[in-house]
Amino acid sequence: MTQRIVVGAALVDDGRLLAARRSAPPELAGRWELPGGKVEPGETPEAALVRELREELGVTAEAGERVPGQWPLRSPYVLWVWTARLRPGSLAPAPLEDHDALRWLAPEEVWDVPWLDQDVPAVQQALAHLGLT
Ligand code: 9L3
Ligand code: MG
Repeated sequence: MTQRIVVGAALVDDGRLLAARRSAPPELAGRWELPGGKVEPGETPEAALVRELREELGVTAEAGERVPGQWPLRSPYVLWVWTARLRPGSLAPAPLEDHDALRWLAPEEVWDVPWLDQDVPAVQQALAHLGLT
């Protein structure tokens, strides 16, 4: 089957990385992720990232650079990660439907939360790409 892309945002503000705690589905609830979701047919990954951050967190964000690499999720999905920033004047991110907590993590706090297994290498690579390690 063709690979389907899930985009995750390494959203950074003031040297801190945003982590979002999933509230669904039950098998993922309570674990932390880079917020994002599935790229729709005909949509660019960057557009999907901006859309997902608006839908999931109520913010206006801009995609930065792709973090090199891809991380397998449940087939046929793979996780691709972009750096992202909030647009000036954007509201503060808030958990809406898919999450029940958010944290801005300083580099020394990044491993204090139980990330989804698949997000661990993606977060490592994103931090290295951002120069936050
Ligand atoms: N997923 C894993 N890590 C992430 C994201 C955004 C998503 N950082 C996984 C969880 C779901 C699938 O990808 O199984 C689709 O994500 P969503 O559309 O439920 O957010
Ligand atoms: Mg999502």
